[in-house]
Amino acid sequence: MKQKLNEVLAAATADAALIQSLDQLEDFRIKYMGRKGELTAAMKLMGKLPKEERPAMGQVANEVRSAVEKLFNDKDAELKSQALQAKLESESIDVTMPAAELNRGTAHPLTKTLNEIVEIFIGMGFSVAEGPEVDTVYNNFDALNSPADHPSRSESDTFYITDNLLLRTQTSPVQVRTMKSTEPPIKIISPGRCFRKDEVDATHSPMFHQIEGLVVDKNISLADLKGTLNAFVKAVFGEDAKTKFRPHHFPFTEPSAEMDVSCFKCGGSGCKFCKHTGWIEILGCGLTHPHVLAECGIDTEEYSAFAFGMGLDRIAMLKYEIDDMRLLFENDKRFLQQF
Ligand code: 2NL
Repeated sequence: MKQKLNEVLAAATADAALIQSLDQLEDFRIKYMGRKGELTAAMKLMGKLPKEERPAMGQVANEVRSAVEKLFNDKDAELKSQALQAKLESESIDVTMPAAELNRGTAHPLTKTLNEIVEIFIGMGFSVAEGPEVDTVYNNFDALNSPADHPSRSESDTFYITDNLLLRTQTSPVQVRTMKSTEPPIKIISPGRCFRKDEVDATHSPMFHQIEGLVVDKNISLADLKGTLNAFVKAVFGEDAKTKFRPHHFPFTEPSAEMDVSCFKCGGSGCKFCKHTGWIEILGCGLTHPHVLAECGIDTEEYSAFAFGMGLDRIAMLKYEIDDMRLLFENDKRFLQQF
């Protein structure tokens, strides 16, 4: 039996030296150390020995088993260390390489324009008011003195959710909500997304952005409106910018006007930017109609108000000389990275 054990050890030693992979090591384990392996087979010879020889033979058997186990463990450690080494080498990082460039985003031109305009109005004591994009027909039209047959109410101009709910066509419903919930004086601007059933082209989009303003206080007159908007225009387009107010009509203001700014490109002498008129239209405004104030719970004997509304998209396009509105909404990185 001793000879058999030594043969097993010699064979195991020779086999172990040839092992090059964890699969081969597993084969080795099964061949020598497994339940049906060579060591087990040799141990079976123990039963044939005289009783008195068994303790000494047991000791030899244990030594051989330990030796085979050591062969296994050493090889196991060696293979694992080789694998780790190979992994470390293949995954090594050259810390002297230049870092990958950070793909940093930039603020969208609309966001930049909005932030600039908001800062200007905050500087004049306004607060920013926001409201839902889905609002009631009442807040969007009825409360704003819009005639029942006004074309803007039609199914072909406005996105209706139900008979009473719609996607707001302007941010005026935010002012309506504010007047109904707040005691004057009120001095707010309401920027936000608005929706109209317009076909997409270079100057139209069914989703666009508006900034409206509303000031409700005692003794508000057209002088306050003109003073505020002149200050705003100079802050955005420069000290030399001039304004011109042309009479207009809106259902929610009386009197109403559209305001033009002297062309910041040519200074008013005429160029292709202002279509050779020297002026660029930028907003609509007026004194808030008493019907609107009364509907929103404001005492028209005590208070008067002015309001204005402008398209943020259009102002951003003028400011950054963007000639197609679609560029603002396509999210093409090559476009956005220019701002
Ligand atoms: C435009 C310009 C405008 C207003 C919006 C307004 C809001 C309330 C009351 C009175 Cl709650 N007016 N907003 C006023 C004048 C012009 O927008 O071109 N709109 C079609």
